[in-house]
Amino acid sequence: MSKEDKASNEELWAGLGVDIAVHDQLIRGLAVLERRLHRKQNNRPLKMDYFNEVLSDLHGHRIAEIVEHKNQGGKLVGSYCVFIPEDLVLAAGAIHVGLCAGSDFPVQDAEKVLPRNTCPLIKSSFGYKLIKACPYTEASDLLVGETTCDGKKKMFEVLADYHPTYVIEVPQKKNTRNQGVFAAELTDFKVQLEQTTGNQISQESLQEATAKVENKFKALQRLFSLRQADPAPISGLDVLTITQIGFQDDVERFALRVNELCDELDDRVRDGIGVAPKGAPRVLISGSPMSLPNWRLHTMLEKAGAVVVCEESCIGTRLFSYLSEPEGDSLEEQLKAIARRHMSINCACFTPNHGRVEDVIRLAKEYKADGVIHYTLQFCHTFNNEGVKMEKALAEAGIPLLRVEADYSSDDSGQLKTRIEAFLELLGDIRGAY
Ligand code: BJ8
Repeated sequence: MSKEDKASNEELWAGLGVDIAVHDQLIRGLAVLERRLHRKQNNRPLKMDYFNEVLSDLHGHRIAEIVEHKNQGGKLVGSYCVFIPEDLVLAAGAIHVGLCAGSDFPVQDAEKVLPRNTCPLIKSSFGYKLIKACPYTEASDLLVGETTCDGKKKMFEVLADYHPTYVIEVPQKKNTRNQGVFAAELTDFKVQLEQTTGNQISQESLQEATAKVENKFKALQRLFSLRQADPAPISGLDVLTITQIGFQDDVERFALRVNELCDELDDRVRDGIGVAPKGAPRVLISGSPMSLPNWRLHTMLEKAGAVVVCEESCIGTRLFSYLSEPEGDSLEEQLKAIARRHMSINCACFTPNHGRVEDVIRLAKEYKADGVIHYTLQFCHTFNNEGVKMEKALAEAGIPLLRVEADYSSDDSGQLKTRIEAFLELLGDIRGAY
């Protein structure tokens, strides 16, 4: 980046209230990671160029667009869960960004306020607000939380002391009555968005926004389905990063770029070009979401010769697998359809949540995975406990499973690497058994 670009970015960030010195450390760390992990991969698709650029300019161009939007009177809404419908935010004329954080960087500071035995995603997301290092958080006019798990729900109460925060109730049983509860929550959220933005949400604006958001979902569905090929045409690390970028990028541009990449991947699949040799061990990762820059497990697996072919996660299939189907021609019916779309997500916050286990077994077959890694963020009781059911069901289905629990530090990297290598060896031994 030129000196002029750096100076103009710093002016933007400072205008948002970002702590420039702390932010500088963060951004330098990210650049090192990206060079070490992403750039070191071989045989990547050419159309990754766009995503590489976004990654190396994470707080530059996109933040400039957001500031421009705000200067024109527009608003920014940040959220922490895929239960917050992006289309509702867009329909109010605002920009939406996902703010879940996957970095150890602010965790120590967060632990001065939140209990240490809290999930790292919660500590990291909250920590960024505390140390004022994330321009997306600082630029948000409204932060939107939800009641999916106890840790998040109580963190949002604390967060409200630092930033305007609104919380949506997510019911925890998937029955018709609770779908109605969630639809009512979305109706209240609509009112809140109208107050925040000063714009009314109409049937037309919501229809248009839903079409854009679901177009993004369809692009991601296409990208994921291309990974079913052997050899896989793209690495798991690259797909994970793309999905992460989708939480901040402009929704239409993102879908366009993903589709351009998919065109190239179509050719690669046709020509048998892969990122790893045909027959490399194929792994599906299921569990807690991996927010940017939580790339450790993918990197370890792929450096050890495996290829990650699918993420059953909210930074993966849980994000984009469902589309809304309104049962009538009114705004109310559209809101109900959006509520049903989100209540279809098989998050471990639901009880019971048989659908997630069924999804993993189905996806393992569809993506021809040799094995599954059940990934739990440390202190995430929902996913950790659900691992018990998952272990039993996958054993019955004859699908090898490794359970991993980790935080964002690299303290356990040696031990994790050994366990992964042993798991890949096991997969090699029992290959093709199911
Ligand atoms: S829909 S997975 S994005 S809640 S990892 S904070 S559950 S203690 S992130 Fe999630 Fe929505 Fe569910 Fe998806 Fe709590 Fe677990 Fe932490 Fe989690």
